[in-house]
Formats: sequence, C-alpha cells, structure tokens
Amino acid sequence: MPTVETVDAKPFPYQFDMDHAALICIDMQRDFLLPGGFAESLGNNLANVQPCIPVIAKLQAAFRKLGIPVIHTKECHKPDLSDLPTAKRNRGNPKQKIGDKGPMGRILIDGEYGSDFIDENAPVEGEFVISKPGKDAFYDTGLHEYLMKRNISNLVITGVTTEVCVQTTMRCANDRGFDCLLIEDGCDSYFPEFKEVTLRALVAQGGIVGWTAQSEELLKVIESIWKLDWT
Ligand code: TIU
Repeated sequence: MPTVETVDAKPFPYQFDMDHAALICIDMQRDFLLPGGFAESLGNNLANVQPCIPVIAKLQAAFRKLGIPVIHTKECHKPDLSDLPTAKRNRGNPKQKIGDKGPMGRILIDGEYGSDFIDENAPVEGEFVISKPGKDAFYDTGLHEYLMKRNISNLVITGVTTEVCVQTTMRCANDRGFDCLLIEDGCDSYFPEFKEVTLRALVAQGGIVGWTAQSEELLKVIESIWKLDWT
C-alpha cells in the first residue's frame, strides 16, 4: 500500500506521507474562542474564529482513526508569570491583562479553565499537548524533539489565529525542514482579510513557506485509500 499520496493543494500538489505525518492543532483554547477570554479582552470578534472548529474536529477524528499523531498547542503562561515578558503583558493596554482574573479563571494561565481547550477540539488520552509561552510552537517547547524522534516530516496545520500563532508556527516549521500543509478552512482569524492575505502569502513565490488546501481535499485522499468513514 502506498504511503505517499497527492493532495490537490496550492501552489501545487502536496505529497502527503502518511507514515511521517502529524496533525497540529494550534491554540483551540477557550481564551481565544469563547466569551470572557483573552481574545475578547483585546476587543476581537469571536464569531470570525469559530467556523474552523467543526473542520478541525473532523480532521482530528480522521487522523485518530489512522493512528497518525495529533498534537495540540496552547498559548499560556506559568502561574507566577515568570515566562511572560512585561512587553507582552502590557501590549495593547487590554481591559484585562494576561494573568488577571477573568470569568474563566486567570487569563492565559496554564491550568486555568479558560486557557484549556474547547470541548470540540480537546485532546484525547495519549496525545502530545504543548504549553507554549509564545506564538511559535517551537519556542521554549519540546516540539522539535518530539517530531524528530518520530521521524515526522509532514505537518498538517490547523488552528487560530491564521496570521498570528498559525503563521508563525508554519514559518518556524518550514525553517526546520518540515513540509507544511495549512488547512484553509481549518484555520481562522478575527480579521477575515488577514486570513485571506496570509493564505496567499504563505504559498506565494512557489510555496515559499508551504502549501494550503481545503480539508475535503485531504480527507478525500485519506478516505480513498483507507475506505474509512469518519462522519
Ligand atoms: N491575538 C491573536 O490573534 N492571536 C494570539 O494572541 N494568539 C494566537 O494566535 N494563538
């Protein structure tokens, strides 16, 4: 059975190597997606980031059935704020700062209800969960070592927000030699125009950062090979 399949993608077809792939779900946290969290404190429109939730849930189910690793990141800080730069805490002069008490617990603090994953996209037992202090999922985390140890070279990327943590992580993965496929309907931004231009920028110049594709293109490929039904 072939392990490398072609996915219809931009700027040209993506070679999906199932034996060396992982799905990465970036920051699907209550603080970014639900009222009372960090994003709302920055004045963002939460409705713009919610469409990707069911898409990510479908991809997670598919990858789990295939036994391909599903990795979750959450942007959060230690309760004593020792990993929170003052500049980040003060940036934008938000109504509520990181570490302050909000309706879902202390904002973006590891272990608090608000910084945890939304139910729809939560990890299942055994999946790798990364707490990261920055936008880049490689910075100050064990992500690179985890991927190297498992011989993973293909990263399928989803999450929020497209032009912040998703784009930053994809660029940093690309610099480390990973072939990255960003799922177009599996990521969102508070600003639809930023999402649109980010998707275009990542694949410009012959795929300078990687590839993008609709989730159905990837699911179609997986489905055709494995004849699995994950609805
Ligand atoms: N504010 C915003 O668009 N994003 C973040 O602060 N973090 C992530 O993108 N996860």
